[in-house]
Amino acid sequence: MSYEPSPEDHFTFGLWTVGNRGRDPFGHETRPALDPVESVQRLGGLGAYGVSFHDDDLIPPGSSASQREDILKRFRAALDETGMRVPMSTTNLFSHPVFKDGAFTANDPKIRRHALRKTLNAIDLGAELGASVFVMWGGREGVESDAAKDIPAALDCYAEAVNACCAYITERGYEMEIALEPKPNEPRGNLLLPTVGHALAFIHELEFPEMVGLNPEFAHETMSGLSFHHAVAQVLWADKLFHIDLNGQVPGKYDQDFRFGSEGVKDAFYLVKLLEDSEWDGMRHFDAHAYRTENVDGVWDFARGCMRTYLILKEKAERFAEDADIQEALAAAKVDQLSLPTLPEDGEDRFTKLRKETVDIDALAAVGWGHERLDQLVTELLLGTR
Ligand code: GLT
Ligand code: MN
Ligand code: MN
Repeated sequence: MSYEPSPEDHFTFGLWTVGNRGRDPFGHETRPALDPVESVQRLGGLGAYGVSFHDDDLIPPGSSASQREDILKRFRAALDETGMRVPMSTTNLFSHPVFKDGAFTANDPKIRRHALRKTLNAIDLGAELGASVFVMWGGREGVESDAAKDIPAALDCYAEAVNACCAYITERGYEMEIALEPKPNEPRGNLLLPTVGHALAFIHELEFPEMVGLNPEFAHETMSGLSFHHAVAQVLWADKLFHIDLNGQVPGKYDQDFRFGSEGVKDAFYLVKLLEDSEWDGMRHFDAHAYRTENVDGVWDFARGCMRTYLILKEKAERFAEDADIQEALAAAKVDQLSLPTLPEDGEDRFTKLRKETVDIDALAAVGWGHERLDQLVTELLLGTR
């Protein structure tokens, strides 16, 4: 297998990912700015399907209406020329100092209204370029000093803003859904909607829950020490996986946004297996960036690496299904029996029937499940010795 990406693989990258200039809290940029048109051309050449962006990544804040049109014309031409698409767009509600106390959840309603206006404009921009998913990452929706934020009131404001965006999308007749992106902290001391579980519960309190799903990110769940693969499995189970952010992350550290698969290979493998086995048809979106050590060449090595690793893990998932020893170990672990019904057939006497069944619990407790052998087989598969 060549592991050469092609548009059918549905790989996408944010303009801000390949365009990341290597700035960190302690040091300046190490790379020059990248023209979005060049990003489209280079990514198209590498076999990607499309790009995503924040309003400000594409249209610099302060642009006039005619500058906006010129930028869009050039950008559209690059999309047409390469066949690249824009499946997702979003808005930047975190860079400008006006959002330092929050955007949708800022204490000052003037700031909340400004955030909403900016978001509605970004929804228009996304719709103009064909985006069907609008991501909401609340990078400034949080607090350091808990005295300064009434959390239930902030959640009310958050819900009001998401409800307003849903109503706007419906009124405009856009084919667009909203995907909330959880994150535990960074840049705020604590962020609202910190995990996939919090965000799923939040959706049920909204006015249009069917229009809102999730954009889970590998790094963000992993920062909290949670299994990303489990989180995504539950999002799929709830039918709420509208989009996904793939990258690499070590538990407990700052938001590293490394190349997909560069850290957490086993979790990345189970994630790819989950997405492929479930035949999830969304975008495999990379929200990561090249190490600060890299120049522009390293950026394209980074982009190639994300896609190549995904394809390698996809092949490993196919081999997992074909490997006779692994299949035998799965049978020994009774993995397939989890889909058998637990209760006896429906009927008024089902609890009576349940009670009648006798089991030898000591014999059941004495069974070994063979997980050591199974896990070693998977480890060897991933290490390339099978
Ligand atoms: C920012 C953040 C990401 C979000 C992006 C979308 S912006 O780079 O770190 O996790 O997905 O707003
Ligand atoms: Mn991140
Ligand atoms: Mn992200």
